[in-house]
Amino acid sequence: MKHTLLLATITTVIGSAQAATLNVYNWSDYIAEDTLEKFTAATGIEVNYDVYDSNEVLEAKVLAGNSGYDIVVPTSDFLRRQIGAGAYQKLDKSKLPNLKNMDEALMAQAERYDENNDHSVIYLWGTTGIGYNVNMVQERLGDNAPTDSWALIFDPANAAKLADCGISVLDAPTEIIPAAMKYLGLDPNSTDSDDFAKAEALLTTIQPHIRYFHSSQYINDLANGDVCVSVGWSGDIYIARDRAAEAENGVEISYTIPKEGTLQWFDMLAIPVDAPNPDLAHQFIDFIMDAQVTADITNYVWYANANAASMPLVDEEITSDPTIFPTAEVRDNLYAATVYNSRQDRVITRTWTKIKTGQ
Ligand code: N2P
Repeated sequence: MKHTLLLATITTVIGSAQAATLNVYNWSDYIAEDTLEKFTAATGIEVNYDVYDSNEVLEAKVLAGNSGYDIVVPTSDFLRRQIGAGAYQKLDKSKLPNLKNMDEALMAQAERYDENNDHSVIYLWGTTGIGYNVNMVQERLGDNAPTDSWALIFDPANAAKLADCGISVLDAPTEIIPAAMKYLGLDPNSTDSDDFAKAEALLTTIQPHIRYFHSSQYINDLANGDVCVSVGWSGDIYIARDRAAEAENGVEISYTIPKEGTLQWFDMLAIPVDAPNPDLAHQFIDFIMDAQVTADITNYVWYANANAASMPLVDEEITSDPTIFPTAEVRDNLYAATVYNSRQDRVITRTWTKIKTGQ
């Protein structure tokens, strides 16, 4: 209570002193409903908030420069390449006292992409897996439908049977091509052109059975029963499940981490080198690292966070779910993203265009 009063006073003082605006560019469906309001109430800083659903789209803006954004949220492999291009400034850690809340083991994992965590802090993390409509899949593939395996869609016989109820796949080539490699028993971190060719052949075979490649539309489509299987991101599938439950439309959605293994990714808060308001950006990052703020976000979007102090405040339904906070056994099956160089990146872009157009 005391705390609230204090915040209210600070807000009035700062609010009248400055009309600062922070420019945030984040993934769609990736923040709690009241996070920004609370940030403005606590700091007096207004937020201009835009969203995207693709690392490639973000990368184009960040590398072009003058994006106008103070905060962006690239996935760690993309962040690595963008740091290499000089796109981000170093964080001033003296302005981030809440860094003490972060989980050291997870931040150490993120160091693989950002040495010493100099430019970034983990926002949320998750896996790329399979969301599906329990009844529609059961009707088409029976009780033994391989819902715990990439075979559900990468086996063309299964994909053909699911085509009529709708399969969607993320428009995320650096996630889907390695998943196809993994299903084929290849190293998902391979950069060998033969392995790219094998993944391309597999994805081209199932392409006629895929309704669309898109990275955000599937949330509502799954929730409404307009698609029955989505290769998607963990939290998004749970958001779809929530929306179906709210609509009381009888749609039952489940998420699985395929048993062959999948990608574990980290999305990172970072400040572009030419950010107009780096000081406000630091205030935002520190605010997000508040235990309650991060817990509220995880409780709303169903993505894991890396904030150790927030854990007691996260709903048990979420912390105890091994598809959100994987157990050691599940973790053994997760792999980290490859940082592709620009030559490999061009191969991926070309391969992906061929896959999507079915050529
Ligand atoms: C949220 C998207 C999750 C980000 N809609 C995937 N890195």
